[in-house]
Amino acid sequence: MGQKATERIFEIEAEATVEVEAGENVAGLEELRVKWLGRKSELTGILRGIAGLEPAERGLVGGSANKVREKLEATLEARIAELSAAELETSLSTDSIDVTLPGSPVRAVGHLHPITRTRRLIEDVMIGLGYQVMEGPEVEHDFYNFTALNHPDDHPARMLQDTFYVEPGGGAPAEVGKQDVLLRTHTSPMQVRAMEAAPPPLFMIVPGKTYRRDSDATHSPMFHQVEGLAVAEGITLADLKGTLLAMLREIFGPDREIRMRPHFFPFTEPSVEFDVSCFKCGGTGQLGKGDRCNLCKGIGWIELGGAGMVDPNVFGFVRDAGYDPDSVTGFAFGFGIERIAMLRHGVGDLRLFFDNDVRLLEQFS
Ligand code: FA5
Repeated sequence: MGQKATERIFEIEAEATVEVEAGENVAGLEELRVKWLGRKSELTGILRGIAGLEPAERGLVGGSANKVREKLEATLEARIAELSAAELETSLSTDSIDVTLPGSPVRAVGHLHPITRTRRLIEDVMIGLGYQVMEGPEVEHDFYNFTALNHPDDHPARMLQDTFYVEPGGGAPAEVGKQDVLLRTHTSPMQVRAMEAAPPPLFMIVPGKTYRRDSDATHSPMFHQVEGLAVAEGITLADLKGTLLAMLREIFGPDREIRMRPHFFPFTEPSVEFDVSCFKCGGTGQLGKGDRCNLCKGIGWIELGGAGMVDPNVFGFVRDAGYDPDSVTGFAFGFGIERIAMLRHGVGDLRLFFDNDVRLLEQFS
């Protein structure tokens, strides 16, 4: 009885091995696994029947059956691995998906964010006027953001409630005045960086992100500014006015006028704020039948930004780079990109630009 079982075990091994080695696909081999090693297979039956054998025969039959089971399992695994690799190779070389085909249903192609479009419009206009576009760090040193721009130590913009300071090593913010690194509060620090990098004449703009502790319908903690700087021999306030006029006419229409009002910035002298004539009421402050213009609030002018002639003290920080205040003069200006975008698109709350609600963004396609 035991002798017969052992012979049959080796026959099973031979028959199963022939079939497994001839197997042509993974699915077929899984069927062979069930046939030769499954719960209802002959080999499993023999193992189950061991208890009914003579005690002396049990060891030999059980040992042989287990050895054959192990060998068959190994042969199956080897053949499956071989076939899987071949099947993968075939599917990789024959199946192809064209990832460039449109989805189903076809989705509309996206478009640039209105702030990006406005920034690019401003860049195009200024490149047309001969300016180069530069970028600068958003995480800035106190020196460039304040000191080199003539801000005294007790200037309110340096206070914690106006400025986001950064602790380079993490940890709690240090005492005000002891901090050296911050999120730039304006794009003006690039004035000094640009002058350090290249001698005059210099004509450049810097669009970019800026950060302040502000939050209301017209102020957000992160916003975008464009800085402009022109330095050469004989630059005057009239050049500033002509440049702003040319730029704003490209953005708001050829009939626009500008005006400059006295103001104060630590790094320009004299300093101004500049306004553009209202493009909704044509600068009259009135709409149609004498109603007050709701865009300029009846004033006829819309405030846009700050500007002025570069203060000689600022040139003092870059004298070694070729900016001698006795031989060059320059103007600088800065304004918010959101403000321009709000005006161009009639958006009443600046924060809507950053909510990323597609119902709003789709209106600018
Ligand atoms: C400045 O930032 C100066 N650096 C501008 C300048 C440059 C003056 C060169 C002279 C020479 P001001 O703080 O006024 O100035 O900001 C300029 C513009 O940035 C504002 O008119 C406004 O349009 C925009 N702005 C300021 N704060 C915010 C804010 N929190 N959110 C959105 N826009 C802002």
